[in-house]
Amino acid sequence: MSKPGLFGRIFGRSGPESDAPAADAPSVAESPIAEFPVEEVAVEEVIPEEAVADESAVAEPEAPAAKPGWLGRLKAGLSKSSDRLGRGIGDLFTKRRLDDEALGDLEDLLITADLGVATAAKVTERLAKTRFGQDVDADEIKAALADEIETLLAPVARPLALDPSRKPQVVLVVGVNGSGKTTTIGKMAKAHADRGLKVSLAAGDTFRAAAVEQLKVWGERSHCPVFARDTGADAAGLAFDALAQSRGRADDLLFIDTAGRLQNKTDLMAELQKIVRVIKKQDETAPHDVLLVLDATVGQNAHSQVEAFKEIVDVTGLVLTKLDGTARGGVLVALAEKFGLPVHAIGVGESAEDLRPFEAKAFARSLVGLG
Ligand SMILES: Nc1nc2c(ncn2[C@@H]2O[C@H](COP(=O)(O)OP(=O)(O)OP(=O)(O)O)[C@@H](O)[C@H]2O)c(=O)[nH]1
Ligand SMILES: [Mg+2]
Repeated sequence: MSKPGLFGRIFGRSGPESDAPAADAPSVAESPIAEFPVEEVAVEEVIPEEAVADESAVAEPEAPAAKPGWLGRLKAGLSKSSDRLGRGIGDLFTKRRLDDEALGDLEDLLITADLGVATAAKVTERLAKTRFGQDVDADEIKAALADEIETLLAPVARPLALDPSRKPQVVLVVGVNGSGKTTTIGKMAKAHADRGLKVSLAAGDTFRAAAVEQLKVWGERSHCPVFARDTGADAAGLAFDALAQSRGRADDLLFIDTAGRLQNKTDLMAELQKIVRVIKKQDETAPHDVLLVLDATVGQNAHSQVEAFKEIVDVTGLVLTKLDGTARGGVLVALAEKFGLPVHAIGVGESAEDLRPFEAKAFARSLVGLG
């Protein structure tokens, strides 16, 4: 038996719908991805008030009476990661000279906390430059580490830049199944709509019926229209028509959701590339952003996902979700170091307030468990 290739491992990741065909399986005849040109069916514009089935699938958790602010949520969300790092540093440095052995131990700890070999080496090297031979305690190490991590992250901490001259700015959202694409779109749409921007959503994941319903729920929540078609419709055709309507509305933003899983890598590649191609027929500068949504709980596997998607589309920025569900939050630092792609936002929970623009300092301090 040959081992699955990179794409097989990445796109075959079992998610909520693990009954789907295995990656690299041959295309089935009834592939839902019809060929362009666009069907002659008008895009159904879903008015936010419209009743939507199965809200439970995307139910926003009840907010607690006294909600902590964003910093509190960030710290709570990163607590699994910071417990690991903070406790590890506490164990290593009660009062210890920062010698080669201590630096080696710290480097090992950073690697096990998913910061990656290169980042761990870089951070310890920099620490050695300023502190080598000194007696240090855990808090000093945490503070120094947070500073180094912040320095590494600062260049990539860039919120999604909005260009008001684009009507709309087209944001294509990609990622493996279950990574948090639809939720991220919903949260971002709500944040921008709440600020008074005109936002539309295109349900480009025509592969699963539930995906369309899920986006419609977010459309209601954020009072944004959702352009959708029936399951199995041509995603590129839908995207094309959605853009036409969004242009007609002079929207500020159009988010296009996509399927994370198709029959195989070739199908996924073909579908995403076709979406890009047809969008360009209307606006050759679009899509203006291609966001890759990554589930932080996959740890180092996130690297292969970035590589895989960069081969398919021109990824312009990252969103890391589910940082609350993992002790592997350090992977964000490793990704920043390796790819240098902007990290636009991070998710530390399921509700709309749990996705925020990524800030280097707050993240770095929370990651090492500093108040
Ligand atoms: N805890 C937590 N859960 C999240 C976060 N972001 C998304 N989720 C949850 O992750 C699950 C999958 O999210 P979706 O947005 O449906 O993922 P998707 O990429 O659209 O998935 P497909 O449509 O199957 O490709 C949902 O239950 C979300 O509520 C986060 O930051 N933290
Ligand atoms: Mg989805």
